[in-house]
Amino acid sequence: MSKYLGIDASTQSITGLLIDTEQRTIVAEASINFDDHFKATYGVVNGVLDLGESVVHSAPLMWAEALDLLLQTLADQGHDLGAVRAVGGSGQQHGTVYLNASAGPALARLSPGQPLKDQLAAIFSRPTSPIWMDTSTASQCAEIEAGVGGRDALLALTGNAAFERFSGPQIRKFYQTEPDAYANTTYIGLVSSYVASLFAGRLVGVDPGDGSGTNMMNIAARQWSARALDATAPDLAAKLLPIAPSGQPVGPISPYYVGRYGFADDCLVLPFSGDNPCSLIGLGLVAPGQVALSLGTSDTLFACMDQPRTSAAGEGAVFASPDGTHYMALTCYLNGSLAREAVRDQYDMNWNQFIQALQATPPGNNGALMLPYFAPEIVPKVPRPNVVRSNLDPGDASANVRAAIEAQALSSRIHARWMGVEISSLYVTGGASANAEILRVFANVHNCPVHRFETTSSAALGAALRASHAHQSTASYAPSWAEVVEPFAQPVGGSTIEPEPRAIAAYDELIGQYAALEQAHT
Ligand code: ADP
Ligand code: XUL
Repeated sequence: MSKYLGIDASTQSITGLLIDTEQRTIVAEASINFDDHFKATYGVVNGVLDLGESVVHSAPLMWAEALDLLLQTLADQGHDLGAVRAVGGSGQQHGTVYLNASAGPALARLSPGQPLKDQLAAIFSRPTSPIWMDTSTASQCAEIEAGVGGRDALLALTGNAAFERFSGPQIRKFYQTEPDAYANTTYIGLVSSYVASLFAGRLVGVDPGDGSGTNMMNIAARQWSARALDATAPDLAAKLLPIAPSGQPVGPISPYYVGRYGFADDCLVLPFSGDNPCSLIGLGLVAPGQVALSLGTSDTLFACMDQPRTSAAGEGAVFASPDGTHYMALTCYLNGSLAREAVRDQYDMNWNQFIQALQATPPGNNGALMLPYFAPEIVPKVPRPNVVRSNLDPGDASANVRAAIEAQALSSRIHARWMGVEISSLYVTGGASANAEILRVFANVHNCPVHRFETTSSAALGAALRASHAHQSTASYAPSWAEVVEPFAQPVGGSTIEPEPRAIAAYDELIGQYAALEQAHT
């Protein structure tokens, strides 16, 4: 028995991925899409609640309901969840969950006879959770930076300048706008620690990988910083769940899962981490140098580093790696899949027609360019939606498709420079990495081969591999990270997309024009 379960509680869906380390294979993968199941009950669109004025939340009770549905699906598919030795997990980063004093007792007495949603509906001091797409906290970001002695001081302390999407600014805004509800909040955690708590049947802390995305963690010490907490909100140290080392199991799984889904009662639960830190592990980036690209709801470009190199221009984020020793550099673009979908829908296409549009247009798009800010953008910072076309006819569907994808790829090349890594190959993951024509554009713009993997869910795979590493480390022989990831983090043979010389030249010419257009509009 050597099975490990990875859970990814993401923006649009929750995924479960089961690996067998003896067979060296992924044995199951199932996903529950929030819109498909919960649009009517929770009102989500693309998994989120757009509350206007750049406020974007989601519903933590929905995540619990979706978790039940996911585990039921895996059980119904005939998978023996009793063989799972440990559960690891990943959550969309930065989102915050607010719980009242009843949360601990309610988690501890979960009964297998009733679904989670019926037993946990009363544990929230705030029914919805602000998530990473919320860009309404600009003033709180400025106040937090000022509170710790300026932007450079916050950067040195936490590895990151204050970003609108980060957790600390979200918490400060809650304290300022809903002081009574803040006072009635007993615990504050992240999406990752909340879903881990559901599994453990008790409150689980925040791992340093996800803690780095809060503007509140001392990145060198991998502990909350009293100075940053003071700058965020009063009494926060008492409310914020503690930092929990990524590799240390927090205990056995709650009896709820034993009784309801047949898990073994000694199945271990690990602290969950962020989706990007988990993807780092799932793609095998456990040594410095390699660079990966995740084409999910957001697009992220990331690399493994020895030291927490920071982005002076405030373009990138730095997180602790859940491997316990390294760091990850990350650039996050909000206009990822949602921008691709916006173009697709605007021209009434499906993904096949989208592919045909890319095939029908030349690299460089005859000089036609788009800035695809269908929503506010993180990198470069664009506060309001603004789609800009240059030499591009809005009526030409195919050229618009190509312009959007080329913009994403060119932007990923321009804004990766701060990482200081030579991009000699790209490892790709995320839902859109299934689309080879999109990847071809990235290969040509970066002038490097793009490698694809068996699963597009590298965050869930990374979560399962973390569970495997932690569980095996409790036995007599502690394997290295390289040994743990090696059987799984292998590109699929024959799937590599190589750059094409003619296209490379076209993009070397176009990139200056794109950068100029970007500068003129940001
Ligand atoms: P997240 O984990 O952030 O919720 P995923 O990594 O699961 O997101 O990616 C989901 C997205 O993948 C969808 O929103 C969809 O736009 C995109 N996607 C799925 N299939 C394709 C395809 N064939 N071409 C382009 N994009 C795709
Ligand atoms: C990373 C970020 C997003 C979320 C959702 O900083 O904001 O990638 O983690 O995937």
